[in-house]
Amino acid sequence: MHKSSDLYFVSSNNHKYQEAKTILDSFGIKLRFIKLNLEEIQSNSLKEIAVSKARDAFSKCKKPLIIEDDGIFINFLHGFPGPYSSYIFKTIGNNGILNLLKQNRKAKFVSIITYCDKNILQSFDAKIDGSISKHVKGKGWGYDPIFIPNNSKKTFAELNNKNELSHRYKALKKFSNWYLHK
Ligand code: ITT
Repeated sequence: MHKSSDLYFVSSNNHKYQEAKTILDSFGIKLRFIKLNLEEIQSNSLKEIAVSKARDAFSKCKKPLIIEDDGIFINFLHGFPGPYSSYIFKTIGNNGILNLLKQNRKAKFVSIITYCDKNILQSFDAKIDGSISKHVKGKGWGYDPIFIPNNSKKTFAELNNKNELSHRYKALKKFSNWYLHK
């Protein structure tokens, strides 16, 4: 049974919405989309960025909503690009990252989901550990063709069950448990 009140996902990124919609659907939550560029403050904390994005989204949309802020953190690069993942993907891209890496290829993907309505502001975080592939593998969006989750030989782009194990899935699962009982 779907929860009856509408919930919106506010983002400029269609891919994130499509995945979030599929995942939340499996938990019985219907998700609508408002495509918007949100203000992103400069901060080293994904959570701070997420909270400020959620406030900005609510001030513009005035509806119960979630936003998501993600980052890929690469050990060899001391956690870079982290909060700068969107900018780095648009500038040096996956090949640029592959060229920077030597032996240590460990990395993690982090997702923060922040819910905001008139009275509530609540964040849920999750991560998935993995590594960066030696080559671009598979056709996917963003860093999917270079991120290999632990216990897999395939990149996110090559897996057919990304939405059952990703950083996004884990953060949305925490969110759903809270949202369906609030
Ligand atoms: P918003 O409008 O929602 O902020 P965005 O694309 O700027 O969209 P983020 O700052 O949260 O989103 O994400 C940082 C970047 O990390 C994003 O642009 C992608 O390049 C990448 N990314 C995030 N989640 C990903 C995933 O599941 N697979 C591949 N790349 C991902």
